[in-house]
Amino acid sequence: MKWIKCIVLALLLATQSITIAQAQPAQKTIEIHAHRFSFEPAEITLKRNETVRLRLVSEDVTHALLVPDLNINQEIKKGNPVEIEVTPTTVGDFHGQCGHFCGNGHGSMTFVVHVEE
Ligand SMILES: [Cu+2]
Repeated sequence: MKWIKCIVLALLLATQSITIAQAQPAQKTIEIHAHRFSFEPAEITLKRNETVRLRLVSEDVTHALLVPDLNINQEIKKGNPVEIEVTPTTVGDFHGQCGHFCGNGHGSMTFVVHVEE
């Protein structure tokens, strides 16, 4: 009956490692809605070296979130929310905008990412 103990032990170890794996990157998700002609929220604050997930949702037409200095350039199609991850490594204010022409107010669709220590 020794082998049963081995199996039980193996199962216990397997369960524990799964729990540890799940607990690892506790990531925060920020939902950002794009619509003619603004992002909501239009500003977010992140921490340096902390990975967050951005969930991007369009409420009307195709937009894009473009923040060149953070290497973000993500198209956002209506009815197709998309998630990206960002890990800023530099403190500062990073300016972005809509990267997909969406009408007359397209130029006013600005976005700012504040990165703090
Ligand atoms: Cu737009």
